[in-house]
Amino acid sequence: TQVALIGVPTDVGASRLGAAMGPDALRVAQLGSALAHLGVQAHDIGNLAGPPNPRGERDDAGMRNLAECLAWNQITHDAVWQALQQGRLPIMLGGDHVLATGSISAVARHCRAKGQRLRVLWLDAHSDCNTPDNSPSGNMHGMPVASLCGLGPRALAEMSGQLPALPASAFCQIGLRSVDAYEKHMIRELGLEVYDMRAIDELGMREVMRRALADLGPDDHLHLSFDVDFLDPEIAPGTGTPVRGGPNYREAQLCMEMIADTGRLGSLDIVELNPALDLRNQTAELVVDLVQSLFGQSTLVRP
Ligand code: DIR
Ligand code: MN
Ligand code: MN
Ligand code: MN
Repeated sequence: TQVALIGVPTDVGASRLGAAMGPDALRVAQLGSALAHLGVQAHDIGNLAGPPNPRGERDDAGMRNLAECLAWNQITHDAVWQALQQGRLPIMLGGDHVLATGSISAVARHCRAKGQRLRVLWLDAHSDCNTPDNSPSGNMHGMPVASLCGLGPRALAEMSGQLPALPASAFCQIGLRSVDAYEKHMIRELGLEVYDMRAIDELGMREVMRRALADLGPDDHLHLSFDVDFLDPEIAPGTGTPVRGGPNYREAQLCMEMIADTGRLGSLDIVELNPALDLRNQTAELVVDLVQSLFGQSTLVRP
């Protein structure tokens, strides 16, 4: 496998500054050589360039920094599309979660061209399916799932060249424990497949992942959108909106190992890593550990 590391230093979708430093924290934690160690050749294309964070107020439609979010998503879309055209597996080094609209729109476009079915695993403490009029914050990083399902501003929703970019049934969300009142309604309305923390408690991570990956076909494209706040803040403090009660180290490893076992990973977002809130880069180092598992690192030789 050849991967493209794409730095997306944005925090225009978030309320706290600092996620824009995420790409470099992952480089300092040696993501590239961790992959090389597994025989995965990583081409680091460097950081994409986009507008700075104006720290804007909510506009009339309820959004903060829409123009900047649009610009970052278009730039991300184009870079991901190019990496996929070159036959490389794109890894977004985020950046806040707003970038997922651009990256997944490009992946959806690629899958359409290839006739591949797309499955999106969304690991997050949050559901990110707010719409501008119902978001409690106006922060765009809380809205990418809604955009990808065809809701909210057209310019974001249509980025893949099709509306919606993908069917809501393509998503599977895991690890949720902070869902806004309107999002609860949206999850039902859209029919999103969700395994919240209670499901993980009751079923265990193994059964949750078995179900999440059960209908994955041998030709499907699996996209992983990994919000670092999925992880318990005790092990991953370096993120802007931590919520206690997340998966522990072993649960997170098992999650990644079971994704690796499918052999279907085709693209990856690593988002919401905020080095300004981290302790000696431990969250970035943890993420690099987990990405190694995602690319097949295992304790024993497996059949
Ligand atoms: C909250 C927080 N639901 C919002 N969302 C976050 O502002 O829409 N997503 N932090 O990652
Ligand atoms: Mn989150
Ligand atoms: Mn593909
Ligand atoms: Mn998120």
